[in-house]
Amino acid sequence: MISLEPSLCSFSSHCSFVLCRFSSSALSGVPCSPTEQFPRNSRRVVVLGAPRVGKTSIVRRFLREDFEERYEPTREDFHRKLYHIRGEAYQIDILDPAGEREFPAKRRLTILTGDIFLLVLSLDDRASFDEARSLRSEISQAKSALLRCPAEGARVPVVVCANKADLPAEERAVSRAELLRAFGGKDTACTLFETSAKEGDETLERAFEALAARAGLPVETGPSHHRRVSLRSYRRLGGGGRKAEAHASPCGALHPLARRPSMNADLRLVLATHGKKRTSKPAKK
Ligand SMILES: Nc1nc2c(ncn2[C@@H]2O[C@H](COP(=O)(O)OP(=O)(O)OP(=O)(O)O)[C@@H](O)[C@H]2O)c(=O)[nH]1
Ligand SMILES: [Mg+2]
Repeated sequence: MISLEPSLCSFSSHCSFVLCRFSSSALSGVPCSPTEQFPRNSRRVVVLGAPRVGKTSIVRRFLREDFEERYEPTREDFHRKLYHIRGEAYQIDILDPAGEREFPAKRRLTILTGDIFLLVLSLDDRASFDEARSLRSEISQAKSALLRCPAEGARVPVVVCANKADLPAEERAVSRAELLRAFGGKDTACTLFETSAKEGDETLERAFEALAARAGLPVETGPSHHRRVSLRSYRRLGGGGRKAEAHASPCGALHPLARRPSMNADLRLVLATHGKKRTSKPAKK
């Protein structure tokens, strides 16, 4: 069983230098409109997996950017996408926190703040399959410790992308049967796809749809289901009225300057959730 409090506390004290470097604004480094600051329909997607498996390439596809052949290791990326869909505002934050392998406490905090997880492995990399399996159980254990329920009861939504499906069959190091055994079992909170970020194929599109479904968000948040607009246009639509009606088709804007909330904000969020669970009494019948 994970002992949550001590690790978070030691994390907090070790990272005080990091806290100073971040803005005190909990949500981003730039001013946001009130609906962006306290979005009702907001979810954080955390992308995890071994290095070089295609995490950033998949995120780029989600953001409708082109595939990049050249490999550049990620230090930490944070993206925020805002949507207007059928009169409602939605927000998806995507955290691509590569480079946390050496910092278990930071990784645990990252996991605890995630609402939904995109777990990526590469079909030509056996070690990435093992790492995905161990990350999956780390996610379940961390979340179940937070929610104080057995690991199998936490039912954390996870979408697994077994990536680089475009590579020749002889380079494949993980069989379909093994993938199904590891990620395709009875746990319906986990969905498995064999994807190619390189080809940006239909399977990847379905993986994004599953991500939306698992997160309880409309399918229009998927990259091919909405119009892309600038943040300025998006904010104008937020004012409502005739203009908003005129642009009633689903649209989404990428926040160009969004930054990961401070470690302090993340820590508070987790501790608040944890405290609430611990003190909440069973409802009276
Ligand atoms: N053939 C093929 N190559 C891919 C695919 N996805 C990513 N790549 C390549 O694999 C390399 C690593 O991709 P990234 O997206 O940077 O991998 P990552 O998991 O984000 O790597 P880190 O940031 O180091 O953790 C790059 O050279 C990509 O061009 C894919 O679906 N097929
Ligand atoms: Mg990356």
